[in-house]
Amino acid sequence: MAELLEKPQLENELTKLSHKWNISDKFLICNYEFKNFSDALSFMNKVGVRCDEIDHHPKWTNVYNKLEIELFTHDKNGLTIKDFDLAMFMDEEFKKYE
Ligand code: H2B
Repeated sequence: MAELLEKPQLENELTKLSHKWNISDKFLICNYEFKNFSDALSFMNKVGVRCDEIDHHPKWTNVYNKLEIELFTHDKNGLTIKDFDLAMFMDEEFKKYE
């Protein structure tokens, strides 16, 4: 099982992600903005399949073209590499909608 990351590791992992991601309290958070609702929904469907494959799921809120994401590893009560791997996948996927 993935281990909790310590502050230096967190900062290192954050440098690998787009500037849309930040750490707030125990969470890895991000705001993506799409051209429209259809793109946001398509992104969520694609990412959703991946989430089930890796058994790691975001808390996310969609309002029309905006998607607010919060990642967290519940069973560790903090951030693990699973959160950063998923964030990286989302960044790669988001490039298709820019
Ligand atoms: N998603 C996230 N973000 N964190 C978890 O700890 C987690 C999850 N645990 N999805 C999984 C599911 C767990 O509940 C199941 C039982 O494996």
